[in-house]
Amino acid sequence: MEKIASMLLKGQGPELERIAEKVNSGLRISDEDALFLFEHAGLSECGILANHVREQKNGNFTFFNRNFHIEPTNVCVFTCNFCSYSREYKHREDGWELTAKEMLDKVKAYDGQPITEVHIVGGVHPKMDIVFFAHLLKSIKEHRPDLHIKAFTAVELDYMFRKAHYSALEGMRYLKEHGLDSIPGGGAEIFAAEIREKICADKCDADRWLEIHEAAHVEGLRSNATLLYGHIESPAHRVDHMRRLRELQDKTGGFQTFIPLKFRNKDNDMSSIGETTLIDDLKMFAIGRIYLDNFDHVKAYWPMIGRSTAQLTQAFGVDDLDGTIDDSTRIYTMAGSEEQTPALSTQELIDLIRGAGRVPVERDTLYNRLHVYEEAVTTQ
Ligand code: V47
Ligand code: SF4
Repeated sequence: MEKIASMLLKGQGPELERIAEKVNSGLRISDEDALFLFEHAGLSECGILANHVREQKNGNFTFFNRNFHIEPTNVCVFTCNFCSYSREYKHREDGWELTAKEMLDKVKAYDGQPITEVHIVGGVHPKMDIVFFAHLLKSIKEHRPDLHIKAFTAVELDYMFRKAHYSALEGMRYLKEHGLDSIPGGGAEIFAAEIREKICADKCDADRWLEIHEAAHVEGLRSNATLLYGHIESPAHRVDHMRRLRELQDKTGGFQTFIPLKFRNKDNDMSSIGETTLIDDLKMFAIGRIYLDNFDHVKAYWPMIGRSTAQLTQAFGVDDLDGTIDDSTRIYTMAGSEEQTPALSTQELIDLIRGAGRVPVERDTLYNRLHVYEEAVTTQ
């Protein structure tokens, strides 16, 4: 059993056998190995290796949580070319701006429901500053102290901190004191400067994104990491991005989950670029799982790739399907996701996981196991 991945890859060529041996022995693969997998390995070979790593780390479990999203605004000072969702401040009448009360009312709408997390992410509004968000965090905590608040991408935090003249550590400490519990993974896109300057030239660079996540980790907050793939980047850019994540994770251990995000091309300035195929998507998840040996989890964010693909990713390294997100998430629906009203009931998520022969586990944001739905039905 132990050597199954390398046995299955016998006769597939010396490079692949060498990589399979490493993966079987729990050794880290190199950047060159990852590049080889992107450029020369087939989907099934990547899947075998990724599944091996996934099962070593998480057995047959697939995690999900009960959460909802709040998007405070889609007004944004930045102009990322892939974004279908943002509106410039001068056109803010075409977008939305929620007041703190409206956001608290959204939280109150879940009173009595067994939700464990609120995920708050939006555009970067010039008038919503760190004090505004600190009050929001505090009022949510006062209303519902047990609700985990995962909020603000490093891009939003960078802007808030700079405006308040706070260092990353000072800003993080301030928001933590007001109730921030963890940081989502957005805003990372592709770290390489030559790609960043073409797709999101005006927002924070890779070093700053990493600095903010490091500050969160130093303050004891966990965070996630994303990678936006399938536009103008090359496999080498994807590997470079994952290398920087792996290096920071070696240093802090603060990342929980790696989330590859598939570029969707509807109604944005990059609409002429075609979208990736299912094979590309599955390979991205698989190679992410194999390469990021120091990340415990790989998540498929189903509102973006659709529930069928999300189900399939569980055979390609994924052990987390995020949550029962309500239909408030517009960043992907506006970019053309097939999930136009993204909401899944807990039972639907459980069925999706069991349909892939996995055992559903409800988790909280920090991956504490709240409920294991033991009796899995294998349909494969
Ligand atoms: O940073 C924007 C991406 C991200 C498009 O941490 C697009 O648990 C594809 O990071 N096509 C924000 N992607 C969302 C995000 C996230 C989502 C779910 C869970 C977590 C988590 C984090 O959405 C942005 C950007 O990379 N994005 N536009 C688009 N057209
Ligand atoms: Fe603003 Fe985020 Fe859209 Fe970029 S991706 S324009 S930072 S909302």
